[in-house]
Amino acid sequence: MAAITSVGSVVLQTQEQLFEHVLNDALLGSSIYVNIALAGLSLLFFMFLARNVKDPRSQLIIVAAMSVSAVSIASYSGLASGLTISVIEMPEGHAMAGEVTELAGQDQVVEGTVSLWGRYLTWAFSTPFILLALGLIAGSNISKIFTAIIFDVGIMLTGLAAALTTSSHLMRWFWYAISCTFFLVVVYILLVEWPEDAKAAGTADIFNTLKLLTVVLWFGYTIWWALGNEGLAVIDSVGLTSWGYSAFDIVAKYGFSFLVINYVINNVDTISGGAEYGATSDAIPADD
Ligand code: RET
Repeated sequence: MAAITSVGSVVLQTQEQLFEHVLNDALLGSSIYVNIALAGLSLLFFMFLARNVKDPRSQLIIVAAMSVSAVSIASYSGLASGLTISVIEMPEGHAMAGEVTELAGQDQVVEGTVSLWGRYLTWAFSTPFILLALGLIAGSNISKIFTAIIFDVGIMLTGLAAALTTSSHLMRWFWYAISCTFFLVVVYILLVEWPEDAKAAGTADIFNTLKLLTVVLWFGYTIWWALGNEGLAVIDSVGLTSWGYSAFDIVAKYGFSFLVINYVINNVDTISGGAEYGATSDAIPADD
């Protein structure tokens, strides 16, 4: 019994220490708190912007775009609370192997480096909404939307695996390679499949802008992981690595969603599937 109690208290204490660490490290803390505030403000702004939209298909795209900010609040709250952060010891061969971390505002040095793994976990919930909005704007069929989303979730979960693997340096990069392979499938749909669909749907202009923004930024995340403290550690500061993702997030989430919502509210006729959209049948029930 005593052993269980003591294990429990160690886990709790660590989470509290990480919460304090984020609170007392200005660079790391700001990279997290700023995004909670921005996500909240974006949501309120988007709600206001879209208040008069009645068309169900337009509403669906708007809700998808707003969901990105909603997930973001949860994601950054996980990081801020210390719930989805860990100090992990990198395997031999990794640039941060043997690293120690001084916990900010506490007289304590711990073995390992800080991993904000909650980001990768919650991207699995936020990025599908980005792809859903893009696919709907392009007028894609459900098979391509489904494929893009499944591979996207795969990118994030294998990215999470890459970040949390401590057994072997090579295995970290193996996960990274799997994640990149999944990413290529999504890039193919974005660059080859959906532009064709968007042309037919009459949404090529906005789709191409959103596509470019998405592909460039998503490559940015991928390269940043490789350069940051969890990859090659060219950027070895946890705070700076985190700010990189936070800056990408500001454009890829709130900027992207604004462009989507602003387009939809001004082009409901192009987007609309008509009043019957989503109805399973317009037939009159048989009289039997
Ligand atoms: C990781 C590392 C493993 C390899 C690849 C990655 C790609 C991540 C991407 C993230 C996009 C995030 C967005 C978040 C906004 O909510 C996981 C960094 C390919 C593309 C758009």
